[in-house]
Amino acid sequence: MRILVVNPNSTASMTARIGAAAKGVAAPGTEILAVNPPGGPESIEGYYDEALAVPGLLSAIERHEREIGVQGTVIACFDDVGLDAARSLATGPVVGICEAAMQTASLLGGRFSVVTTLARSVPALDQLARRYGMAGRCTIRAAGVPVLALEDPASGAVDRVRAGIRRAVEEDGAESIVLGCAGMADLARMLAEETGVPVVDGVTAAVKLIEGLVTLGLRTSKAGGYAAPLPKVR
Ligand code: 5HY
Repeated sequence: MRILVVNPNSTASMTARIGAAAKGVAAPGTEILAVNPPGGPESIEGYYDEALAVPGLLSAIERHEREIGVQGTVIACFDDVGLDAARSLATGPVVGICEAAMQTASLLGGRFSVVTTLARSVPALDQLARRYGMAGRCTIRAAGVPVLALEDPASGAVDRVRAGIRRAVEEDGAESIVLGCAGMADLARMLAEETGVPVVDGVTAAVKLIEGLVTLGLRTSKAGGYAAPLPKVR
């Protein structure tokens, strides 16, 4: 099967790491196409960036379904940017990495914490936790790391994420951790070994969920709000 993994920000080095993480868990026979739109924000840090990233994300999905025949799509941004619009547009199923990671963490223990990048992303993620029915069992906390600091090994970003995980376990009562940025995709295993709690990365969790949906022949329902867009002048 062919799976599209879209990083909705325009930073190609992040897309490459996301793609490597996705390929690392994909089943034999799954082809991962990891892409980012050519324009749009270089990182998504809050509501304004989210809005600007959506048009490029939607055109990438439309093009890869039409030209390459991808059977499912992962939105590789923890804000689940454009998820509803993507589900309306796409023929195949679409999974956002926040929803995938939260659903996965909910299977691993009681409370969990999300360790994301900057404090400015926390309100949007709180809204997603409520939307996904997870608000009662999770805490969202920021590591104080700008998204693009994750691209620079000398930035100290990983140390801050590690410290965030330790505080989540001690102060939030977290039994497992969700990494709150696609740019953290390659850190999950190392941080789980170091901290002794399960650490869920949304990119890899979403790849396994989308593979499952495609294998089961399940697609987004078009019976309601995710009906295909009507033809009109836009
Ligand atoms: C992400 N931003 O996963 C989010 C994380 C955040 O560019 N990729 C981004 O900070 O909201």
